[in-house]
Amino acid sequence: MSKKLVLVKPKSEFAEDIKKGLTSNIKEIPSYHLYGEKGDQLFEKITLTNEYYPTRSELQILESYAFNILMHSGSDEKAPTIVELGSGNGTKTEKLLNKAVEVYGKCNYYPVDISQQSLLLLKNRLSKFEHCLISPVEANIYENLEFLPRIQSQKLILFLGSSIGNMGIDKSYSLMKRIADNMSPHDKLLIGFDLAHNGNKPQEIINRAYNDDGLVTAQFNLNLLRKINNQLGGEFDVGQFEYYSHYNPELKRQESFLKSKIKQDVRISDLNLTVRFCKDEYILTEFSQKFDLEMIAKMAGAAGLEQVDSYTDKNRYFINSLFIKT
Ligand code: AVI
Repeated sequence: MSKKLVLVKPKSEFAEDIKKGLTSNIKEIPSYHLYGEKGDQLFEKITLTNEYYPTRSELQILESYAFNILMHSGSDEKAPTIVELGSGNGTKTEKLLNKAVEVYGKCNYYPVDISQQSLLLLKNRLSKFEHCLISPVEANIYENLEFLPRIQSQKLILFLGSSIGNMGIDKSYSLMKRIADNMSPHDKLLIGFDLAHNGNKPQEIINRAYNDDGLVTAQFNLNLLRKINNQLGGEFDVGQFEYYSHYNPELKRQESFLKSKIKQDVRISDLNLTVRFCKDEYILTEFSQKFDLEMIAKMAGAAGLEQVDSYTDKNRYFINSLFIKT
């Protein structure tokens, strides 16, 4: 079963962000531009690499605790309406949908994503769930959460995959606050956090997740230059850049860059811009913040959320926290 797409058109920001990011003193491009048709495919490939543990860990959590999470979020008779912010390919959510159909006989699922393409793919993939009413919402969740209160039933809102880690602490806190502001008292919010290094989780486990032997993550980042070439008339010679990523233990985050191998000028004709690169100059492409329990509690408290339960995988590399609004 499926309903027609609810369209909330996101603003086209690519050109603007590239111009701003490549003309500033420290070059950087917001990490959400890593995605798109090719970027989504490469990200999916990353999640299948041996090194990238977060997806597997969260999948294990949702497999093990789907029933507990649903029981916490719905009532004995009725499944919560599942709303997923940034739904991607929905593999993990399938665990919850399966369990909801098994326990309650049916469920409602609102996948929310900026990419119409991934919503369509997701809808096709999930068409096998006959007892699940799927209502895709095309929206930029960082700008628009107004659709949330319009879904009136008791909700289980998902923000999985540690996507909360890709926006910097201040923005993650403000996103949590905006979600909380748009929640009703009976709603629950489940957020996936990748845990920082600790006595049980060596830094190298994190660093390797972004430096896979098959160089899939490198391609994912380099694809950003190809995207500029294809969409903005860029003339990047991709072979003259390399991917570099390291774990910063003080700030508990993985920091990823593209580095210019040589001194070079790159023309981007649609922006009427020539970008000058020094040898070894970096473009920041992504921060992947990792969290400890204290950080999670602090952010949640300040955002007006209270943790009611949490779930970890066997290795304790990843945590899913369930919140209500206070
Ligand atoms: C989507 N996000 C949580 C991923 C991460 O781990 O920061 C994106 C990613 N980048 C490289 N590998 C995965």
